[in-house]
Amino acid sequence: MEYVPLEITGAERAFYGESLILLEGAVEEFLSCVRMIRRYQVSLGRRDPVASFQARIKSAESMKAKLRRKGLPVTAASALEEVRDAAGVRLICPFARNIDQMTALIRQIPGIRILREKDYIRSPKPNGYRSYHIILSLPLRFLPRPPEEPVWLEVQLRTLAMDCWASIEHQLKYKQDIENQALIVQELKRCADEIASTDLSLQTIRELIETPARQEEFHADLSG
Ligand code: 0O2
Repeated sequence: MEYVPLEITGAERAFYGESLILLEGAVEEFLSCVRMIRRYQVSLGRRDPVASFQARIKSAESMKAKLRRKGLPVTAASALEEVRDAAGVRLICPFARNIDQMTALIRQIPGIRILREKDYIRSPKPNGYRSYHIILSLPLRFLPRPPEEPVWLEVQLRTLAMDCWASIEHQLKYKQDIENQALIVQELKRCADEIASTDLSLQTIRELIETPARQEEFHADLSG
């Protein structure tokens, strides 16, 4: 798994101050667990449940805007304690079932504390957004942070197809001057639903390849 250094500029250093190292620590601890989870699965002869990942510290600009939107004090303390997605990791999985598999393995990480889980896959957002979100904290082994003051991290788990949709929708969101917004929103929702159905078909194909017995069931289903 490739190491991706976190992108941090002077603006993030100025805004997060001494908390920055805690956010970096939270990301690194989690990524190190994910690395071992993936290697262990592969060592058992299973497929790697993760295709790729991204990690980021939320930009100072984006965090300040979010704090203002929520009517919270625009401070690092408020970002860490109230917003809880200053540190973020996105895991992109080949198939939807890898998301359930990874979620179950993440819940078993020693010392993990899970604050909240949001299943936007089984309950997509009205615009079609699908992803599984977990807000969690891990013990920071080499940093001075008491356990009663957890450093929260937001983990997003998506399939490759869900990630493709979310990236394009995210770009379009910032284009406010588009004519015919309603049509665009409707078309994006249609694409999200088609992508979800394609995800399901791809997973079925994977299962047909892995388990020949499933092929008989599949033919039986098709012939009614
Ligand atoms: P960025 O730039 O990605 O960091 P909450 O008050 O916690 O309930 P919040 O924080 O909006 O509300 O939580 P939620 O719904 O779990 O969403 C958090 C993140 O999920 C967002 O972060 C996005 O990354 C992603 N997300 C949620 N909804 C959508 C969506 O409709 N489209 C896309 N493309 N991404 C979405 P930020 O802070 O908005 O932005």
